[in-house]
Amino acid sequence: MTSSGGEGHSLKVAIVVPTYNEAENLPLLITELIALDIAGLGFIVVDDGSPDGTGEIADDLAEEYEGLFEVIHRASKQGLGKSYIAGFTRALELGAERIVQMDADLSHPPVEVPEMLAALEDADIVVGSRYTKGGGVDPSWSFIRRQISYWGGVGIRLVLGLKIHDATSGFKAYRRAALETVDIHRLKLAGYGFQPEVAYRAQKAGLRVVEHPFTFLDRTAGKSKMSAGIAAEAIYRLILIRLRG
Ligand SMILES: Nc1nc2c(ncn2[C@@H]2O[C@H](COP(=O)(O)OP(=O)(O)OP(=O)(O)O)[C@@H](O)[C@H]2O)c(=O)[nH]1
Ligand SMILES: [Mg+2]
Repeated sequence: MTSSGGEGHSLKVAIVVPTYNEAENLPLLITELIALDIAGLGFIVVDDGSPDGTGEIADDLAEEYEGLFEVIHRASKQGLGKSYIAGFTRALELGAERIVQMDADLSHPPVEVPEMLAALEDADIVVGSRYTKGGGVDPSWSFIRRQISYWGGVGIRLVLGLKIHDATSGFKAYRRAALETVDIHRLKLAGYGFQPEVAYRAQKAGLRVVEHPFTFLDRTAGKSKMSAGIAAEAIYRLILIRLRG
């Protein structure tokens, strides 16, 4: 991928996608995003050595979309936060002006990306939000799952004093300067707590964070990597972060 100002494709919008066992989903996501014809679009996939071969599939896509696509291969599953940091660091190195993070499993609908980029004209960070007016979750979610997701988010908001309504959303668009201000290398939480910690740092730095409503769709292929243990550990660590400032 060429950095901005270089010859050939100039990267304006970098989509950073962490993957672990998303062999079926990743090609669909990329095809849908490319169809949207976003100017200066590029991809950075961060794969943690997926046993299902997602890393090789990403390499094939990088060949197919030469100049638009980079793959960062990490040897083992090191958690989502570290994957984002690696991807964001590369996006900044390549000169991206806008950086979008989204999941590979199509839970974050590609059609929202142009709208989030438009909203970024008047904001520093746009958070794809399930819990703001107009947002929602997949109709198939059980009552229990809805309650856990919603109240878990409310708990995290209270712990951190966050203004946004979807503290754990992994669907976000950043201006380059916002990521630089948040200083991703200073973040402490590598796993599930990464999203709330970014939101907290952004709010503390006085950045303009706005929410863009979207409906979170369930993955139709592949397996979830979430567990109650991961969530509980994140909440405990977020309490420590709030206490220490
Ligand atoms: N690189 C990397 N990617 C990961 C890791 N864990 C999850 N992912 C990816 O991060 C995104 C979100 O993970 P999911 O398993 O979908 O988690 P979730 O969206 O909270 O759970 P579901 O709603 O069940 O899908 C997906 O693109 C995963 O492939 C990891 O340790 N490393
Ligand atoms: Mg998912």
